[in-house]
Amino acid sequence: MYPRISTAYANANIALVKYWGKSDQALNIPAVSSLSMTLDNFGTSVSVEDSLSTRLVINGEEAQGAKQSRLVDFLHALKALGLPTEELCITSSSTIPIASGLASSAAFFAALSVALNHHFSWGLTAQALSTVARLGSASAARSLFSGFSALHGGTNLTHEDARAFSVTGPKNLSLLIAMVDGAEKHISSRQAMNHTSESSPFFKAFVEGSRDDFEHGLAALEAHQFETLGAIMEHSTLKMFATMWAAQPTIMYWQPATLALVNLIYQIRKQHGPIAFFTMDAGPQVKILTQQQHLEKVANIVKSSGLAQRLLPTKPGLGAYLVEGVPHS
Ligand code: 2P0
Repeated sequence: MYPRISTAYANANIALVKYWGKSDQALNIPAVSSLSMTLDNFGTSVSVEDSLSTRLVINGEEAQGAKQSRLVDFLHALKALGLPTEELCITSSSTIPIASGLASSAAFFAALSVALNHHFSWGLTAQALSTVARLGSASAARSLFSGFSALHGGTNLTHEDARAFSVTGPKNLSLLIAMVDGAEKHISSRQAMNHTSESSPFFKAFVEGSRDDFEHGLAALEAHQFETLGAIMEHSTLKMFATMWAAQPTIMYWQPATLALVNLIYQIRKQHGPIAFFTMDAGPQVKILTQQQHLEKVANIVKSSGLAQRLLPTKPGLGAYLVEGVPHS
């Protein structure tokens, strides 16, 4: 019978309209609503197994320090919500470079939530489970859903209000990830967004403008308006970075190749029309939104520029799912 083990898999997601900053630290509620694409074949598998003490093993290595305490905080938050767990050995294995701005924590907490939901027979729906995943990492809430999803943020939201939901969108979108540097980031996105909201004079404007970005981005996605969606995504991205650059001290995730890739995308649009748009996250990597019919052309141009160490193409993928689990007796 023992030890029981439950395993789930979740893909990472990339925001098309960005989340940056929190309205509630304790419940990890975002200051703004966000919109994202769940990636295909770009994720993390998490197993939870009954154990004598709580342990976290990431890609074969026992996690300590900040990663371990973040997990303990997450388990405490679950307990406070009436979702108690027991001592567990949590093992994750991922093909995503960790902490390099490629949403590794989103995939981890989404997969963990699905595994726990099964392991402890919580019986939560995907939307309810998204609020659980959000406690670990807000962007994780969006990885519960296939294709495209949105996460409610803002002030005066309850834990239940700040949930993610599925959004319809075009199947022919592609995202080309241009890896500039796979090293771990110098400041976590959580620290960076808290520092930004505390010290950047532009943060208030980012929050105010994000409501329109979210509504218009959602409408463009649902109406399959690629060019409008791309323009909103770039605007949301650049405003997010503007808030970071104006923080004191500043936060700079970009590297020279990041800016060079942004300029290359402007060049592509000048020569070939609106076929490629960029976004970046808490790291130097550039994610290029395009359509399947233009992917090869865009990838060839980026490849021949020599600006990316690696190019990883992806498309809308599956939301988090249970891989296997031993049912409760
Ligand atoms: C996003 N990012 O919307 C934004 C854009 C990075 C830039 O969500 O503190 O790991 O765990 O809730 O979700 C990364 O931040 O932060 C992120 P926490 P998270 O995808």
